[in-house]
Amino acid sequence: MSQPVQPWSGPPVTAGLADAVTASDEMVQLLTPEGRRVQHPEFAFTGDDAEIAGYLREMVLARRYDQEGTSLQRQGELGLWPPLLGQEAAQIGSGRAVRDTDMIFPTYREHGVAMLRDVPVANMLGLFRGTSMGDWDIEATRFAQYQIIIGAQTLHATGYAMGIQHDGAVGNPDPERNAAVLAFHGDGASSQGDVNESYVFAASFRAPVVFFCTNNQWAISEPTIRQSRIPLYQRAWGYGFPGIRVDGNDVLAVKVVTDWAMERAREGQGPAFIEAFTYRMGAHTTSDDPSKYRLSEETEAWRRKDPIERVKTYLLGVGAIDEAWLADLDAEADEFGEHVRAACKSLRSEPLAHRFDKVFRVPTAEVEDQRDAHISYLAGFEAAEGSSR
Ligand SMILES: Cc1ncc(C[n+]2csc(CCOP(=O)(O)OP(=O)(O)O)c2C)c(N)n1
Ligand SMILES: [Mg+2]
Repeated sequence: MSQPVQPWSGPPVTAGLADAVTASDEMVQLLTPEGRRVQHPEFAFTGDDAEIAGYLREMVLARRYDQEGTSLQRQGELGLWPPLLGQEAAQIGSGRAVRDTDMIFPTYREHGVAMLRDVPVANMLGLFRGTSMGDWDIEATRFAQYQIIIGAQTLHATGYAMGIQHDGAVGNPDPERNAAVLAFHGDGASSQGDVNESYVFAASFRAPVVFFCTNNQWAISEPTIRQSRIPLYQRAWGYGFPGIRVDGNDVLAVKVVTDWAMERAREGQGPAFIEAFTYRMGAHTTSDDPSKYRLSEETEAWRRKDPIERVKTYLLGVGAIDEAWLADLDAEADEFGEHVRAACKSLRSEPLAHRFDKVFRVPTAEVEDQRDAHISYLAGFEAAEGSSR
């Protein structure tokens, strides 16, 4: 008879986050917080330093994008902004592991991935300025609209993955047709019903979908340790696919682990779950005040694991970049920041009537009736306003 499974003996749910934030040997790491390259028995980064410098550049630009978003909200130019601060490596590493043929389903925080996917800044900011619904070209960017309903995108992603599987994308030797799906979700989302249903469907159909769980330790004010007795990646095995924890602040490890998961999905080995162990350095959104529920010591401890600093330290140490290179990057980030601000301030609301045209690709008669009713209501309203002046 087999041995009964031992209950997990990790930190009790009441433990401080100190235990959870400690790097564990279960976690794939290739670049330490001190900027030292380390070996892993199963995963190796084979790119060169020029490639790593490219990731550094993209992480710096993503951080600038985010800082501008937060500032624009503070200046009243955006209604809301969900900061990505601290999650740059998780986003750039995973975003660089997808191919043009792959499809991405984001949450509401993957601005860095959106940037890599050429989602226009104006479309992204329009969503948070309330001038549009985002409306970027999903087919051209292969980056789905943001999803505010927690976890709902994992259902869309799994359904989409089953669709491309049906269309012959999986295991296809033609690189133009071979594809998989990358579905982002948070640690909090992993407790949602929708997300668990996605896991079940993905496993049962061996759908080509990779669940990329950004464990930033918090779901607004709820810490991860309060919602799972075991590390999140260990849950995956219960559904029937591999789960792996990666240092989410290590861009090299995230890239390599996501490459591995996406490739096995493209080949037909089914789903995988990646837990990117990282930290939300900022507020949940600009409407949130994290000082109400977490200690500054915790944030400080994570600041020492900054995803950008470790790459800088490494590249400076091996002489792949120098201060002049960094100054050029700063200048590029300044220019990008100006572009973000200008794009935001030029956005104007489009007529509400346009919204009706975006409900379905081909509007139903009912939606057309509603649009016409809205237009005639507006015309009547404007006429009444005019006559009362
Ligand atoms: C179905 C649903 N329930 C609740 C909310 C409110 N809500 C917005 S963000 C959030 C927490 C999400 O946490 P997590 O999945 O860890 O993602 P993070 O925000 O940390 O990136 C909640 C509960 C929502 N948007 N949708
Ligand atoms: Mg979270």
